[in-house]
Amino acid sequence: MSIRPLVIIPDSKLRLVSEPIKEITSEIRQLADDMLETMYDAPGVGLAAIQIGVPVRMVTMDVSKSEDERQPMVLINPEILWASEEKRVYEEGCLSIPEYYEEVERPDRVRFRYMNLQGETIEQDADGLLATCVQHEIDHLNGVLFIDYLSKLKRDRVITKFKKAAKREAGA
Ligand code: K1U
Ligand code: ZN
Repeated sequence: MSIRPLVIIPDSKLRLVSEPIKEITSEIRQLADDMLETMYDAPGVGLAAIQIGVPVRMVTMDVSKSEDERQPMVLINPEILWASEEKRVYEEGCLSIPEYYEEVERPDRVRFRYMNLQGETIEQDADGLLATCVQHEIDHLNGVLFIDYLSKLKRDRVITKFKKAAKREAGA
């Protein structure tokens, strides 16, 4: 297992639409291990493969409250099957936009489907943080970031800040 570097905005990779996974190979299992290690190290409650630069439809998540009782999830080709009309506002963060948090409104509850590493198809209902997180992660697979739900003013401001930081780093 290894911790991989995170892709940070304005890297254009974050706007790619990731490819479906056709077969669960040893490379895919290795990727899942690395994503979990990278997510726990960050720390985060979710991670999409593109956030470590790999454009395939895989997500890791762990929304358990206690560090002693980890509940890692690996989602292959996840999709939302149903979303509630009721919305909920949650203050979201993103490992690809470090130290920036804003409130985002999304469906309160969802039903989603995915394949696990054993090749089983799972359908699951979610509310609370799990519902917010799975929507945030599936957005990553489609090149969508949580700042896309904010006003243009807020989005432009955060992108400009990270563009300037990237320029400074390149020049240093
Ligand atoms: O996909 C990502 O960028 C990870 C992101 C997921 C997420 C967070 C909050 C709402 C929706 C989706 C994060 O994990 S940001 C870090 C974070 O929220 C957190 C970190 C440590 C403990 C608890 C939460
Ligand atoms: Zn994110």
